Amino acid sequence: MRESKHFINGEYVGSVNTMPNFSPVTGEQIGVIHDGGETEVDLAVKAARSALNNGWANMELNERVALLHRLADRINERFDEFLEAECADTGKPYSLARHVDIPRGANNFKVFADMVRNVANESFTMPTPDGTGAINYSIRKPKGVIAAVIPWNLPLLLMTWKVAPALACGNTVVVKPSNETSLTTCLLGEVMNEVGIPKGVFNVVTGRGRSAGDALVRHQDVDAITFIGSTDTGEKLMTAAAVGVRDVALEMGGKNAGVVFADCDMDKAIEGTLRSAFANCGQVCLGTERVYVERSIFDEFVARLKEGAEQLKLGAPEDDSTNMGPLISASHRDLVLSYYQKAVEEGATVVTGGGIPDMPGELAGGNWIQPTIWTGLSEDAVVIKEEIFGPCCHIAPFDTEEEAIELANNSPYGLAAALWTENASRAHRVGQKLDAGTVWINSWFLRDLRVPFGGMKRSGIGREGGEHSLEFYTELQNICLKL
Ligand code: 6OD
Repeated sequence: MRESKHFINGEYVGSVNTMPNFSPVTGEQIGVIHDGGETEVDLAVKAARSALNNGWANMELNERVALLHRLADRINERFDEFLEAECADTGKPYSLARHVDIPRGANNFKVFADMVRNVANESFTMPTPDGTGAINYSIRKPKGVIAAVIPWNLPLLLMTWKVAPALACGNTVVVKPSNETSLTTCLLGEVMNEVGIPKGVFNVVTGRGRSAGDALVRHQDVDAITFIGSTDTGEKLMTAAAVGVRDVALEMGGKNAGVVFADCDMDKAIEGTLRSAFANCGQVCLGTERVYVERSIFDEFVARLKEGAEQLKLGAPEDDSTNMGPLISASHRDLVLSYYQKAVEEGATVVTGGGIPDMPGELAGGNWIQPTIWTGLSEDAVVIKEEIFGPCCHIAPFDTEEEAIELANNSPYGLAAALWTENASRAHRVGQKLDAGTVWINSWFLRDLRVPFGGMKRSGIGREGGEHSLEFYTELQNICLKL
């Protein structure tokens, strides 16, 4: 049995309350998670505050940068352990985690460590009435103790996407991983100790959102809260953050559109849409759940996407021929299945999928679900409006560029969009009109960590990535010196 314990002030500690951790692949219990609450959160926040005051915030920058590089190197040295733990928790294929989750999890530390070393401060000279003049310059100070509330879909990748810039800027952190996926976050504690990150800089409180998560975001010695998850939870968290006027960075839901023009490279559009709809079993906030296709290629596109979806191989994570794993939990599968049923009730044509696949042997107990494609729904259908977070998409035809833009923007969310066209003018013209924080043209989930990343509308608040992360993880102070 794997045990996920809190990591507080450099030590693993347990709670009285625990909860089971089930394998998404087989449904069997694989571990126990300690369910923290106010007591554990208070200890963790105190440890983080003390580490902040006792050196981390003021550590010589090159020393901090070197430690974060060493941390990334050590994650890579223990790559197979992180890989195994991440796939045990999530059920995702090793082939995916090996190329995306774990390398990116390590690389986040290098990128943000290098970024803080290279960033310049602004400076302005000004005249004064007596003619001597004055000089202003700004410095960046760490914001303090950061709470990071992390989801279960890309656990290590998303946790380090928040923790790396926070630490690089001199903050200390308390992380609340999802109770579905604590393993790699807890393992990172060991690595922190191994490379000599001072105790209390990185703390973890495991457990449920309503116990550990709630206590963490309400704790008044937390200076700022960074969050990735559903819009509903984000709204509640923002309310909690208002008490004490704490800053929030919120990365939330999406109902992202793919727009496919007749002048696209069809092979690339099919391959890209298969990934954007079905990668990670559709559990990516950036994934495509609404696909709009120019009418002249609609039938061909639907036929080819169906063929691709039906070729996806569902199977055990360690099998290198597996393309798709299960959903994270039985309750999430129930939710996704309720949308599958709703789609039929709303009049969808089920092009492929729509149910639970037959899985052999011990896999039969897992949270497996068929990749699913629908056509024929009206734009006000629930299945078109709400984020499902499963391996499914609806495909609808359009006739003009204007109509495609209107359809794509007709959503309360604005996280990402994928545009497929070989016409460069159209690509820029349409891309710039889409209400989405990120527009990928002829690609999907292609990430340069220096660029602004975040959502419009109900998809989020704030931008992170590169120097944009500094806006959240530091306070700017202006020093004005009269000469
Ligand atoms: O790539 C990233 O940095 C990022 N924040 C991805 C978010 C994915 C959400 O499921």
